[in-house]
Amino acid sequence: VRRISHQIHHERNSMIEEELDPFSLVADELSIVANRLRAMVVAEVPKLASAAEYFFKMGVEGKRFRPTVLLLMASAFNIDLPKLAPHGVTDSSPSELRTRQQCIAEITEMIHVASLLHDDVLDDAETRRGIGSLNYVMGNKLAVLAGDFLLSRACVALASLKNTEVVTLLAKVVEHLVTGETMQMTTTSDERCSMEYYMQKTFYKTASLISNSCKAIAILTGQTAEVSTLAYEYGRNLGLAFQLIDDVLDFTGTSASLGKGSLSDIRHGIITAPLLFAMEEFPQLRTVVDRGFDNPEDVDLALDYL
Ligand code: GRG
Repeated sequence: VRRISHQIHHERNSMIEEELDPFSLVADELSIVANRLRAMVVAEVPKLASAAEYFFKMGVEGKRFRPTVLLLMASAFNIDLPKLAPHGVTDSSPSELRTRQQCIAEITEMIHVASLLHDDVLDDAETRRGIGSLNYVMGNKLAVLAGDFLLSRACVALASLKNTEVVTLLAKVVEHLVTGETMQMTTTSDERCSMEYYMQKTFYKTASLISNSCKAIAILTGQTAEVSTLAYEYGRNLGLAFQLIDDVLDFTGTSASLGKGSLSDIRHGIITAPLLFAMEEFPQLRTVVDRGFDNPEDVDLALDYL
């Protein structure tokens, strides 16, 4: 786990040194998206407005991993725009198309933040993105309502794209998020210790949003069904990799770097990839895992196996 974590930091730093930092490649567009998001999440009632805007304020927008991937993918597709004319997709101008693609980035971020707000209520989390979680600061009820509000705004933005295939894809993601969360909450002992179950849950909780929004970008750009499927596969693999790294960092990162407490999964009895791999090598770890980690000594014991 430590070796992989070291490698993650090393590769990120060398990408930045080589000016391959993906975030800076789309920095201008990210700020357009951030500004549009701020305007999109304004609610009528002041209490709801401050709750819904909470994670869209400057400095607490998170890593913006999803909008970055989507904007980069859009840039890659747009290089071929003239070639797309024969498919009859360029009835919108390049700048209109770009706005529609940015809209996918905005919808994705609203769905993502809605899921974070609800997740923190379910987990009784106290921190998120380095500040107090919304449920901690404004209470569970407003946090749930703010999440619902963001989902509604995401639906309206989605409808404005007037593309039923894209609406269906992203609406289905909400079902996947709920399914993944429920799978995590209601596991039997065998399911919790199964890599297959973990990967399926991880697809629903993390990869589905990334893969389906990547596919939406491809569809809006008028790519063929084959290319749209490749965009989906790319997003799926990226999403799974993202979660695997997130799971490793939960064991090795500090609270300051994670923006939330470290070891939060294991302390909630959630078994992730590092422990699943360790269990393959040390089957005796299963007895500790089955006790559920209510006892902090069991957390220390499991860490020794990593
Ligand atoms: C209301 C849409 C909705 C869903 C309800 C609670 C729930 C069902 C789903 C939870 C899904 C969840 C929180 C999955 C984890 C996804 C994940 C990897 C989050 C962290 O993403 P980062 O690191 O976060 O990109 P930042 O803060 O940087 O944006």
